[in-house]
Amino acid sequence: MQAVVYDGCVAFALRPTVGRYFHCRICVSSMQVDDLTISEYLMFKEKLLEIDLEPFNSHFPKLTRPNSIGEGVKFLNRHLSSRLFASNNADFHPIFDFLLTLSYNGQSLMLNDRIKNAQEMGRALDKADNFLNDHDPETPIEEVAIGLQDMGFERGWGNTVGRAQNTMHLLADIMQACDPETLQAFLGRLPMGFKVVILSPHGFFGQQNVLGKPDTGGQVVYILDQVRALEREMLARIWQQGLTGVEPQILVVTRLIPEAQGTSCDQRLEHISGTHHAQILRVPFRDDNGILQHWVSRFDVWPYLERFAVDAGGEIRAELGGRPDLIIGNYSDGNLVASLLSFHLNVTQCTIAHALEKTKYPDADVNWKKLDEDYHFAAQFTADVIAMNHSDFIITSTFQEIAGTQHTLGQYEDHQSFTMPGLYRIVHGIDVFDPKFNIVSPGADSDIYFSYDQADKRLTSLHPEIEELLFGKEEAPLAKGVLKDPSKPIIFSMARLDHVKNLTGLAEWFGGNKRLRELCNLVIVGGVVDPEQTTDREEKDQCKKMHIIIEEYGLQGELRWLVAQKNPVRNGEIYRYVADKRGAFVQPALYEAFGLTVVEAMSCGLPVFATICGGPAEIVVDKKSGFNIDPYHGSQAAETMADFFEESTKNPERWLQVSQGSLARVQEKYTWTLYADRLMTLSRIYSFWKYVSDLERRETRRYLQMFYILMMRPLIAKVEKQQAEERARKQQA
Ligand code: UDP
Ligand code: LCN
Repeated sequence: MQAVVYDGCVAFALRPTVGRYFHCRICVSSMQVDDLTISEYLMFKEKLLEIDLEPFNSHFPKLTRPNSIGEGVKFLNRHLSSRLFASNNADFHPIFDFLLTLSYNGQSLMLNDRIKNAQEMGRALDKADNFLNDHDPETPIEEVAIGLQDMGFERGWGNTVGRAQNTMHLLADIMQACDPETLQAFLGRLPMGFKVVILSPHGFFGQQNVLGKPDTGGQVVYILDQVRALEREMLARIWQQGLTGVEPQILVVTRLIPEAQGTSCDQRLEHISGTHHAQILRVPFRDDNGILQHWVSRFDVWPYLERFAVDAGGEIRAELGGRPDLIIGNYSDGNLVASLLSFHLNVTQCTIAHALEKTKYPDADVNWKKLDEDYHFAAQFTADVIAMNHSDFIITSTFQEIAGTQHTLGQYEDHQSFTMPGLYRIVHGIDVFDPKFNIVSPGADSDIYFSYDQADKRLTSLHPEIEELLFGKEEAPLAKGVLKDPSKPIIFSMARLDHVKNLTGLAEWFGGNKRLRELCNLVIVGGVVDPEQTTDREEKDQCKKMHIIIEEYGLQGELRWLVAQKNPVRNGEIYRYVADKRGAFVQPALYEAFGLTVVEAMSCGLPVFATICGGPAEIVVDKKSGFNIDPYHGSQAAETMADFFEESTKNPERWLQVSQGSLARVQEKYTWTLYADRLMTLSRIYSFWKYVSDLERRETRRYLQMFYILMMRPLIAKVEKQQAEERARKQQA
């Protein structure tokens, strides 16, 4: 619930359940209660520019039940199938037209010009069916390809007679009476989406030596794992489609950073290991002074993005030999660039937020002026609203990312309506009932993060260096604190050292709980130990704070703090080493959008204690596959940990139970194989949807374009001005 007091009245925004709002006003003098529209409610907060996307979407189909939020594709299939059903038997049929568009380097993949319209296609399908009936279903497609071509069918129907015939049956069924399952099965088989662009502009994006830097965490891990899984899925589909000479191409597009700090971020092209057809393409940030040489925080990238989109667009076309079939944006900057590119190239756009900052920083909208100098949230939130509305589909890692829980707001839901006083108010920013939302959860690389009890796969040769790392005497600048009693189980945590990750909070909870300190050691991996070694303001602050906490609580001997560990393979073995010693992983964040470390630790069989604020609350089933902890009640969290370790000491079965619960949970829900299959199917369905509904979406896009020009550009100019003033101040000093 939110309340605003104004002019002798109190206005309430009540949220009886997920995604549902009710607004009212009570006049204090008369005690009269009036219902309010959302717009009237927001008028209480300020009287400013109002952005409303609702009128553009009012004729679009919407989900109606909160529990179907995040299953947009199911709903869309139902809607599309009834729409196709209505257009049945006509000469025009959207599927026929769509199939004509499917090609690879100018070569048609489904139909050729022997078939002129949908009715002819229907007759040709019958003819082809009779023809294929005379062949064994296992017959390779090459043996019948010429016969099929004479009837108007090209090579993309399947790799064997049986599969091609089956695909044709699906189409014939759709043309007769379209049902959602058949439509999904048919669209899922179509040969398309061979050229994929994945945008992640802010650095550092690389394959080595980058993890744990201020802005380089899960997004990089996610994208690299995603690329490998997608390539496997694309190759499997191309093979099943019976296509020869067709190769997938995946480009991860990021910024080139000349001052690369020992990483490969100054190289234009880098092959992605574990793939055959995927590369990182780096394009520099430019401004009127030329190429930007150094890393800048993700909060400061806004002035560079429009030019980056233009430059990257040219380089992408050159690398791919044409335009991509699908553009996937990541995080606010990537999603804005994806919107600009997909608008210009008319390509299907997928949005992945990873984390929407508005939810991470409570009341960041109303307090935007206070925060703007450091974070430029006005530009970021504006970019987010533009991208989420421009995108054809949005994938999220959890349900809560869209619509929260009974008691917490979802990240997208948080953009339904909000206000930045003095700037503008959003009346309908995004609708969580929009069918563009789909939950597609990531996993953890199973070659790296596997259970501690898989003895044959264990990297025992790394144990001496891991023991040195955990129990050695090395201190600053690489570590702080030497553990007095290495025999105790370890509470382990690893994250970027920023305010929201709350590693300093964990140190405080541990410091304040005598029982826990007696039972365990605390090992924290994060950031830098010497504050002079970072230029990031939050990392510097947190680093200094950690030193103070260690001193205040006298944690030397019980806590070991290690700088960011950038080798994922060794990190995997560290999780398992901690599991060998019957330890646990803690994710103490004040807000965690998803939380890959939670999935990594669970995949290694570690019991986890993870924040209830955000995605981990959904990943972890409390007391079965780990424990939910409230970062705003740290002493209670520390008690929960102490109870668990005490119980496990008395009854080792308890630890095993939770560890097995962890493993089972990730195997069931969080794997990259499931992810890739689903993303490839979604990209086909939403591309088809874009094709049949593009005219209707055009109005929204025009409105967004106006919003970009009238609001986003001035905000970017403001950031630019502030950065120029800062530079001038530094030069003077
Ligand atoms: N990570 C790492 N070394 C570090 C800190 C983090 O390798 O010192 C990795 C971690 O294993 C995980 C990712 O960075 O794969 C962090 O992802 P998560 O989703 O937990 O958080 P994010 O940083 O994306 O907010
Ligand atoms: C960004 C975050 O903040 C994390 O919560 C996610 O796990 C990560 O991206 C990958 O999506």
